[in-house]
Amino acid sequence: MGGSGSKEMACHKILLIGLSGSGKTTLLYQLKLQQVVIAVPSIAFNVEKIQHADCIFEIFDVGGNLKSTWIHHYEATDAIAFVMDATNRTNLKDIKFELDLMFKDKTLDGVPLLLIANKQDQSNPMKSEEIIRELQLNDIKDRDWHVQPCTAIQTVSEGGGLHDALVYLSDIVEKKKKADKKKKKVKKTSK
Ligand SMILES: Nc1nc2c(ncn2[C@@H]2O[C@H](COP(=O)(O)OP(=O)(O)OP(=O)(O)O)[C@@H](O)[C@H]2O)c(=O)[nH]1
Ligand SMILES: [Mg+2]
Repeated sequence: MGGSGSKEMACHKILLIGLSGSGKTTLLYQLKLQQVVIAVPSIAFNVEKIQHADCIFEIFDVGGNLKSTWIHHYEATDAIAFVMDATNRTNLKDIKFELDLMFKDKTLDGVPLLLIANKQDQSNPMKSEEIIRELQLNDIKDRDWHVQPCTAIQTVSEGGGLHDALVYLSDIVEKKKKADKKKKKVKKTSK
């Protein structure tokens, strides 16, 4: 972990978005510093590089109160990490709205989605099954997606889901890279 990646490692852009207060900045600095920072609603975006296995992730954390600016960060995104507060069922409609809006944007065509169901340490959080049902995630056919229950106030090694989130991201960006390479090859040979 940490930001000291070697130059040979591929760098992947991760877009960390979600409604305000879901825990994005907490999660980002938990990954970067292995500690809980006192986060206030972000009024700009934070960018940090995190190393995991053979990958370097450049993570863009864009505040939930800055939804109108999310679009300016879409270009060249390798994976979307959408953070939700899994204890807040009244937010589900807004989350569905934001996801649908995002999926309509051509810049994000085929970009995989990691939905991070945060705050699992709180009482009665939604688990994957409920989230998949409520957000109708099974209707997503044109990109890989995965729901990861998580507790961002716990370190990667404490088993709160952050490690599994990193594993998913590294697997999925590798998969996407291979698929993109294959597509390029097919395009070249069909010319
Ligand atoms: N109990 C609990 N609290 C959390 C967790 N993750 C974040 N929080 C708290 O949730 C609050 C909001 O966290 P932030 O990281 O500021 O949320 P954000 O998504 O960056 O919010 P914006 O910048 O406004 O978009 C803070 O008080 C965090 O301490 C978690 O896993 N469990
Ligand atoms: Mg924030």
